[in-house]
Amino acid sequence: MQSFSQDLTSRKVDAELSQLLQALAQISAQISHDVRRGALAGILGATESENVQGETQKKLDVIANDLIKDGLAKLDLVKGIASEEEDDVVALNPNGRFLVSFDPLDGSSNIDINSLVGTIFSILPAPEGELTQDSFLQPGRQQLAAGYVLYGPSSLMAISTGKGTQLYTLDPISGDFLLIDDAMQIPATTQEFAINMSNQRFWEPAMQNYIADLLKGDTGVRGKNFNMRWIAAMVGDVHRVLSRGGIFTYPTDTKNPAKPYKLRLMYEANPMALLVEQAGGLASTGYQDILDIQPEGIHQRVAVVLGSRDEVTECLKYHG
Ligand code: AFP
Repeated sequence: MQSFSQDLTSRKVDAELSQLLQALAQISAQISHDVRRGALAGILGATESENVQGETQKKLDVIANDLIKDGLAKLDLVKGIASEEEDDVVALNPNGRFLVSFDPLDGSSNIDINSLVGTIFSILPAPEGELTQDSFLQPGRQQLAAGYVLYGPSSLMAISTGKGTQLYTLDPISGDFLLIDDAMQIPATTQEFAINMSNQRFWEPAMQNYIADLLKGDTGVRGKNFNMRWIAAMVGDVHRVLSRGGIFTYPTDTKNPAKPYKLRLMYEANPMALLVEQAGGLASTGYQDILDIQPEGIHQRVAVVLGSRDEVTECLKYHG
């Protein structure tokens, strides 16, 4: 089995981008180790602080955030970072070629119930000049690379540098990620959907009608039955979609008028959209491709509908 570094070389990935991706892989291997130690390391539970999203920070949120920030600061490749756990962008190396946006521990509300969590990252080119939030406000199609690491029974890493989507598994003994799929392909059709059904009464009619037709199964217009999954960690739900197909959606809802969307564009929707499109799927807000959005803020939230090409297309028909 090829190692991550051997695979990047064989794909002729830019040497400095390859160095950055390998650094992120090594940092994620450390996060994987810390997540597995959990209670033994006294790192479960919450801190006394909240992040810019107003969410209580779990101890592992902060540990993972600082591991990534400090690890990237040691390289001379990264001009700055944006993180779910950082209010503002953090300048690192003024001559760095890259910007990195990341969710250090996606699904962290799953930590205390020993369920799936992961790390999501997005790499953009660093523009000339002083680093500000505006430096990051580039559409997702500008991403040079994107990836996630899922801390599950195995720690798996999905990466795209624009040449398909590759999957690697962590060898916990060597600390290396080894290639297990050199071209992930999402099946075009599916009978599996992922949505938080408790928000049903708050969705737009378009999504209410689409989901209602899925639930009617073979008694309704879809003519086939559907199954449902919800991991409450995007990284787990998207990995399932990449692995066996499906449609994952966190649509807009009116539950909290101040927060019409849930998922963050820069470090959840954009990286996942690149991985999904590169594996033959679609990733939309319901009204436009996620990768075409012109970001307006580093913590901007968006609606997400992604997965099997034909099923996302069917869902978009309900959205006119
Ligand atoms: P946390 O990181 O706060 O657990 O949020 C995870 C997440 O942003 C995303 O990974 C999930 O798909 C989504 O929230 C789950 O939201 P619900 O808790 O409303 O189902």
